[in-house]
Amino acid sequence: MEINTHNAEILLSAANKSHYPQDELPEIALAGRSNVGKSSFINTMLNRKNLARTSGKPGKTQLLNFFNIDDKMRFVDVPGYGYARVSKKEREKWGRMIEEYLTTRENLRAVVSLVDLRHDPSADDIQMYEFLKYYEIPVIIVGTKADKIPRGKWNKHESAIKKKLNFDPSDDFILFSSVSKAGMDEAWNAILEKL
Ligand SMILES: Nc1nc2c(ncn2[C@@H]2O[C@H](COP(=O)(O)OP(=O)(O)OP(=O)(O)O)[C@@H](O)[C@H]2O)c(=O)[nH]1
Ligand SMILES: [Mg+2]
Repeated sequence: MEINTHNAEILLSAANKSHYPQDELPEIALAGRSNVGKSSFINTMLNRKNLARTSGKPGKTQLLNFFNIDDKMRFVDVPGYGYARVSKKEREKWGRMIEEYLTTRENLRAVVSLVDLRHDPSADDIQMYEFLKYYEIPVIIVGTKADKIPRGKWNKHESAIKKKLNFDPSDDFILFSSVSKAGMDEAWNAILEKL
């Protein structure tokens, strides 16, 4: 598929099903803990500075944000998990919103699940991966912030993460940096394959 990635715009934000776009365009959702770099990933992939709003402050993204890419596909920026400063009630609301999208959305082709390459995956990261595997949702694991680790140590970090996740070797694992743009072509190839 030929996609002009420069032709991208925010389409809408949704809290539930009734607000999702109503067409058949394939969607790729971004999941991961707050601050891992989901919105930055979208910006990097689309060569834009701040199309998806990023912040040093966790919890920036609060609704499902749908980005139209050349009227051919969409990215769906999902609010991050594991943000400590939210109430139990808000966490439950978050859980329902994400679960509804991930388990019922027919447009969904794959989830790009981001983990911080520097650290072992959190309990939430592991739970997210297990959830996606359980529902048989295709997943692309992206290890972010690779620029913060010397290249010689990338393999070691990748192996540690795979082990903790009980990683299925038939899934994609991509080392990525929104700063250096490492992994961008690989990520696009993996995504286009899922559409
Ligand atoms: N060095 C480095 N910093 C990054 C990278 N990706 C994101 N960041 C920084 O990490 C912070 C959080 O990035 P966001 O893209 O806003 O994270 P998010 O996952 O969308 O966060 P929420 O919306 O809160 O869930 C920002 O300060 C980014 O500049 C990366 O690849 N390398
Ligand atoms: Mg965000």
